[in-house]
Amino acid sequence: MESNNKSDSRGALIVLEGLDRCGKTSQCSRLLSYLEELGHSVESWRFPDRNTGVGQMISSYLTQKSQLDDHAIHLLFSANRWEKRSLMESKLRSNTTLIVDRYSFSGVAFSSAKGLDLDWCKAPEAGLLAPDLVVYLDISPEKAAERGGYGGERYEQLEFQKKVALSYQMLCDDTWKVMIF
Ligand code: FDM
Ligand code: MG
Repeated sequence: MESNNKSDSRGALIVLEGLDRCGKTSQCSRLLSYLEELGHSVESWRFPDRNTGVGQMISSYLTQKSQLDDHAIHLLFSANRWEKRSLMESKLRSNTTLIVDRYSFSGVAFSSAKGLDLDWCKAPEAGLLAPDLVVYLDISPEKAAERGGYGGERYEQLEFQKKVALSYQMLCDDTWKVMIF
C-alpha cells in the first residue's frame, strides 16, 4: 500500500481489525465518540460496505445465498475497497478522520485462512490508502465464540476463526497496536 502524503490538515485513517465477535464495532463507536468530543471531524466506516452493488454480492455470499469461487470473492472484497478509495482520500484530505471497521488485513487474513496464497491475496490491495494506525483487538477464537452472537454468516465458525487468528498473527507487525481482551 502506498504511503499517505502527510500534512497538518489531513485526517487520520484508523483501522480496527480482529476476529468476528471480538468487539470491533463497540470499540469503533467508543473511539468515534471520544474523537468527536475532542472536536475532530470523524466518520465511522466499515468493510465490507454492503450498500454498493459489489457489497450486495459480498453480502449475498456471506449470508449463504450465493456461492462463489474463493478467489472471486477475495477480489470482490478488494474491489469494494477500491470503489471507496477516492472518497476516502477526499475525506482524509478535507481533514476528516476515518475509523474503519476492517480493511485490507481482513481481506488477506480471511482468504489466506482458506488456503489461498498469501502473496496472491495481498496483490490486489497494493495502491489502496495505507492506514495511519491499525488496532488489533486480540481475543481468543474460543472466547469470541463464547460471547455469542454468531449470526450464521459464512465465516462465523470456531474452527475457521482459529485459522483466521493464525493468519492475523502472521500479518501483525510492530506498527500494530494490540489490545488484549
Ligand atoms: N471479510 C471482510 C473478508 O473475508 N474479507 C474482507 O476483505 C473483509 C473486509 O467478511 F467474517 C469477512 C470478515 C467477516 C465477514 O464482515 C463480514 P463483518 O465485519 O462481520 O460485516
Ligand atoms: Mg461478522
